[in-house]
Amino acid sequence: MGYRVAVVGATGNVGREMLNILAERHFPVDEIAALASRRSLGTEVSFGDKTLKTQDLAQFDFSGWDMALFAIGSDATKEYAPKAAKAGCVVIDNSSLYRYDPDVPLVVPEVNPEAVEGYSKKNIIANPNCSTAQMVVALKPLHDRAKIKRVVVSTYQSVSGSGKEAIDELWDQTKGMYVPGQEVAPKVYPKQIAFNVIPHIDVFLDDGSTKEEWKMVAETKKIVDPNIKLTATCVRVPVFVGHSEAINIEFEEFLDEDEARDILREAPGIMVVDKREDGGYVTPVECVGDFATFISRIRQDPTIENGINLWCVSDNLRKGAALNAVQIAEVLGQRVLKKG
Ligand code: 2RA
Repeated sequence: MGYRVAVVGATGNVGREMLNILAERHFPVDEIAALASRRSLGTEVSFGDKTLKTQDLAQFDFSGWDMALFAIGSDATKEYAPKAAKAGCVVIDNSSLYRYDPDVPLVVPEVNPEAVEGYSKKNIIANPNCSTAQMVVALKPLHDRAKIKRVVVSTYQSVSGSGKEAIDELWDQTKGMYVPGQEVAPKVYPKQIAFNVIPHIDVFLDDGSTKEEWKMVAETKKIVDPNIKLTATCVRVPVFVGHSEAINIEFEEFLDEDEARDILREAPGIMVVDKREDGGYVTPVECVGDFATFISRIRQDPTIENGINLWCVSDNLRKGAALNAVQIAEVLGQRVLKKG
């Protein structure tokens, strides 16, 4: 016996990936519902070798459904997640709406799987921000060995994090650079993204950081350890899919780079590709479609007593969103609902 699962936002980039990954990982589904807004009604989406017609979210009755994976914006989530939760359907939400709610667990299954057991307060579990998810997968095994004091991270985030319109903007703007008269002005982003980088993701806060950078701080503290000090600079880069991060870590005690590499090699969800030679590291184009969080460039930071630098790359639509949500569903099933 399996689960009755709804995917909310089934026609978006993340919603489609959720359906793909539920099928790829043979999640025990008895029945699947692809839900979308009225304007997308009837759109066909793939679920493994099946084709689903989207149903109207506004008309959908969540009673009797086990789980709903939400991949819609915070405003729509605010309207529909409580309805699903009240009907007894556990919501796994990819928006930022509930991530910082003390009554809602924020979960990365490789890091804090036990946290799913706190779902029942609101019948909601939150998925972290994509740039946080891959980073904490790398931090957790090292933190368990040598207790992290401080993290300095710079991100290089792909445009798919901003949605389909941003993917189109990068594509059209790049083409327009080569065809006179077909220049494409910035629309999704405040400045040109083709052949450029933009040090601004989400809104600016009073202290000069951006909300994306604040999310990495707040979510790392909630998922891993509230005592970790973290500072982030989040940058948008002209890459279609795959977020990259340069991570500097200061520990309470010395951790040798070789031991760090061995620990990461054994850690769940991680693939270490780390050779000090041409091509001995992972780049975003190589992570697309993969489940893994890739780690390269592991090396001592000689400027501080107990420091390690590393490079972290992962598919932001998968580990950064859809895969993590499906993994939460798997853990919820194994630890709590116990069907399938
Ligand atoms: C981004 N992390 O990359 C944000 C939301 N997906 O745009």
